[in-house]
Amino acid sequence: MKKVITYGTFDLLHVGHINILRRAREYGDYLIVAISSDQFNALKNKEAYYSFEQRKAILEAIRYVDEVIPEHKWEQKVEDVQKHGIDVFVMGDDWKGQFDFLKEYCDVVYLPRTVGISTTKIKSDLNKT
Ligand code: C2G
Repeated sequence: MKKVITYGTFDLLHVGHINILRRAREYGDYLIVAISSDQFNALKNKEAYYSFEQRKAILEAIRYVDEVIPEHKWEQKVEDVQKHGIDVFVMGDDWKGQFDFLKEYCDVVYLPRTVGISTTKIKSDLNKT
């Protein structure tokens, strides 16, 4: 079984998230998503609208996602890749090059982001209404 992993906050789920999850899953047979905890989001200077538990439940309902684990810190990726026997690490290309250190442990793939949509844009557009 070829295992894929990706990381993110995945707040206010939108088509950009679905696109990355669908494409990530196509690199293998099993997709693990590491969702940022509320505490880790604070480290990323992000405040998610949905709690970790809510974001976890939403991601677990997506057909492309096989397992959801928590992301507590930047430094857990090597351990995650080894512990879960990951073959492919996938992220949107806004992170291009940031995780190349993982190439020692698995394939590293950066995929084009979906243009025109983001959680930040959703929040700002809603503020205009
Ligand atoms: N994404 C995308 N297109 C968009 C928006 C997001 O492809 N229009 C991708 C991002 O590139 C990322 C994933 O969706 O791969 C999740 O995005 P975020 O929830 O914003 O995650 P981020 O804050 O980038 O967290 O350790 C890594 C971090 O946890 C990544």
